[in-house]
Amino acid sequence: MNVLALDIGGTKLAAALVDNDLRIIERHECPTPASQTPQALTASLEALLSPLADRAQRVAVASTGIIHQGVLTAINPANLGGLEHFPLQETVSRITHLPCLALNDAQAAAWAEYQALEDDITDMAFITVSTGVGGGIVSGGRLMMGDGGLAGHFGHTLADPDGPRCGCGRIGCVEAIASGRGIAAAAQSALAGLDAKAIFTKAREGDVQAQSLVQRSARVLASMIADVKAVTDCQRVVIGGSVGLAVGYLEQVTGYLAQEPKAYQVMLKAAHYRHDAGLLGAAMLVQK
Ligand code: ADP
Ligand code: BMX
Ligand code: ZN
Repeated sequence: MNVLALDIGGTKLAAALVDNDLRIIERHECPTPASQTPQALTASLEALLSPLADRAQRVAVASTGIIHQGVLTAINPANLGGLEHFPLQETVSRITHLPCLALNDAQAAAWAEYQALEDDITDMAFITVSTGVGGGIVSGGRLMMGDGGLAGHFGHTLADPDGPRCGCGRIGCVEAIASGRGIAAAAQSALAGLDAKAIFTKAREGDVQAQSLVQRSARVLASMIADVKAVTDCQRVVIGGSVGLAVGYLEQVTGYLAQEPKAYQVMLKAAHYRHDAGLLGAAMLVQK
């Protein structure tokens, strides 16, 4: 059975045809529409999914936001605004004429990455550092989604009580500082207006402000990972997302985590499926 897998992020949309052996046969990507109205998202989904739908039997969606009973609600509307109660599953089924399963992007990625770990690991967490900071938990070999779909939203735990207000309404969330958006928002003077990707490039070129923005993200993420370890006692934390996978970032997080007390330390690993963890996790869940 071919699965049409879709990943909806705050920055990009990706769709892929995935075969029975979890091979990606064809993959397309486009930017997340800037206007973020239900109409704009539906139009982008139509353009992305329609050319692939007749070669698939099911659709699997990994999407940013809380996905509860097939409906998408942004916890941080700054990442995907205008989409309160977007009927995701229904919209995708209407476009493709196929049955559809939808879940949170980081939860889906956690499931894929769990399958790629050694057999004796039963408890792990996945963290994406991307437009936002998302998370997924596998506990006792089971993916936790939570009664309302909120499980694993680590990005909205506290990093700094005096920090910036997060789009979710709280003050000082990890996401408001460590995410791609958070890094870009803190940039000043010569770096103001640059996105996280450009700031990482500047950091590699030796720009001191860019280096300190990247370090701040890595430090906050390491502290959050110590909290995740304290809460879940997981044996592995897997890091994904374009910021999380950026060259040198994981090494910095590892360095900061090593400064935490031993009990809060945990082995970190870059996502095995790299940028496709969400797509493949959703596909695995429908092929199960
Ligand atoms: P999404 O959030 O849509 O899933 P990504 O995982 O690509 O998408 O994350 C997007 C964020 O990652 C943006 O803030 C972007 O600036 C940043 N980014 C993209 N590529 C890189 C890179 N090579 N290095 C550092 N940051 C990156
Ligand atoms: C936000 C939240 C999470 C998501 C995470 C990573 C929204 C729209 N999304 O914390 O549900 O998992 O961002 O999302 O509220 P990404 O777009 O960075 O992949
Ligand atoms: Zn928040």
